[in-house]
Amino acid sequence: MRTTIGIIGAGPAGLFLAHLLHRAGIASVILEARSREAVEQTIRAGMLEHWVVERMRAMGLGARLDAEAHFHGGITLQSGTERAHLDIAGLTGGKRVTIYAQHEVLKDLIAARLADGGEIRFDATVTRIEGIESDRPALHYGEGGVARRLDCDFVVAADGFHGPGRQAIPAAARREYSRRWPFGWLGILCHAPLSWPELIYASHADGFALLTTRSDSVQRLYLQCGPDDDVAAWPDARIWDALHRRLASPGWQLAEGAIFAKTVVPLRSFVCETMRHGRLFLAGDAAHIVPPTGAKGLNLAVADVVVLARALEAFLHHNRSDGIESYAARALERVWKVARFSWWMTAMLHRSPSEDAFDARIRAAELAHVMESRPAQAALAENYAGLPM
Ligand code: RFL
Ligand code: PHB
Repeated sequence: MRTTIGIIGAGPAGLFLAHLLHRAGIASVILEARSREAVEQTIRAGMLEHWVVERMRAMGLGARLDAEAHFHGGITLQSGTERAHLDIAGLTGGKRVTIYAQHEVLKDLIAARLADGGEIRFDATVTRIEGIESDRPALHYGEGGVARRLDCDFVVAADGFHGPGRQAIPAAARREYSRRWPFGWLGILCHAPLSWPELIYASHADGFALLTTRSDSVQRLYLQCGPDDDVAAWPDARIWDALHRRLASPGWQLAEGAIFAKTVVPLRSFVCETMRHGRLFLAGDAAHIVPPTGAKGLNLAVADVVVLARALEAFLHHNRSDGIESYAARALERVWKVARFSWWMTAMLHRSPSEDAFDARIRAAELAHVMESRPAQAALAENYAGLPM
């Protein structure tokens, strides 16, 4: 098989890229290791930045989102039992917080891509990336037990943190920066009504908690746990007890409901410099991971491929290589700003096991400042709603 752009991974990065390329008249094929069902059912992100939503609409992908997403004017910050509303829309000239689950975005992107005649090969695992320093790279993949090969002009590894893309760049040509946070998030989905009209980010002496939503009858909640905790250590009663304590506020009651999904994710910050080697480009989680506190991972993945699609279009249609040569530098500028914001939100809202009394007071003072000061809120809002694209 042969195509112009060989894409590894049908996550947000790979699928958005295929759509952007298609609109520019550039052919691509996506190779995805998992089945379509698995991709469409994996529970991950929920918050979309304003410009991502606008772009989905402009690409004709906004119909179901507009019908089903929750749009919030702001978020709530909580310190102990005290709450403050942060007016994101008012502080950013009208940018709203959109809650629409990642797997719903993926369902929309996959359906539209297939309707356009696009090629996504599910259950196709890339095992080897060849010739990235030549102008004839190839992807070797296995499909139904058969070894196959996709020849292409460029390879985009949108294959997530554990995919083979990043490792295909020689170690001497990349530099990696990483931090493993000393805690994780336990995430649940439950059948319960909305408890509060917007997201609550809560800092409590026991640890962080986040209340978010999926629909009027399904709620998503997260709580800080150990980085290696087993979900078995978190029976439902322990989860509700922790959530009630951490989200407690006078005159307010968290609505409980049957829990039907439970996962633990360790928190990590990671950036790979570079994001290009020869004819291989990295995009999304393949190149960087941010802790979910800032709700940025998916949004950053989309930002990468917007820059990349433009660069590939300039090269393939106008014979200009400056875009592909500066892709890594341009993408990394935003990556580091988003890594910084996610680090800051995470450090402010979580209790580290090594935190002493002084650290705890400083952290509480920082959160109090944000909850009281409009300029401090404006800085948070600018980043949370999404830096300009
Ligand atoms: P993905 O989504 O991991 O997709 C990579 C795809 O590549 C496939 N793959 C391969 N295919 C073929 N051959 C191989 N050898 C392959 N190896 C891997 C995989 O099967 C997979 O389908 O990466 P991408 O596209 O870069 O997208 C990144 C986002 O998924 C991620 O950053 C977000 O989910 C992060 N995130 C959040 N981001 C936000 O913007 N807003 C949020 O509110 C938000 N909340 C979250 C989150 C992530 C979370 N978890 C579970 C880590 C909340 C949580 C709890
Ligand atoms: C979610 O809805 O899953 C979500 C929202 C905000 C975050 C992280 C996750 O910061």
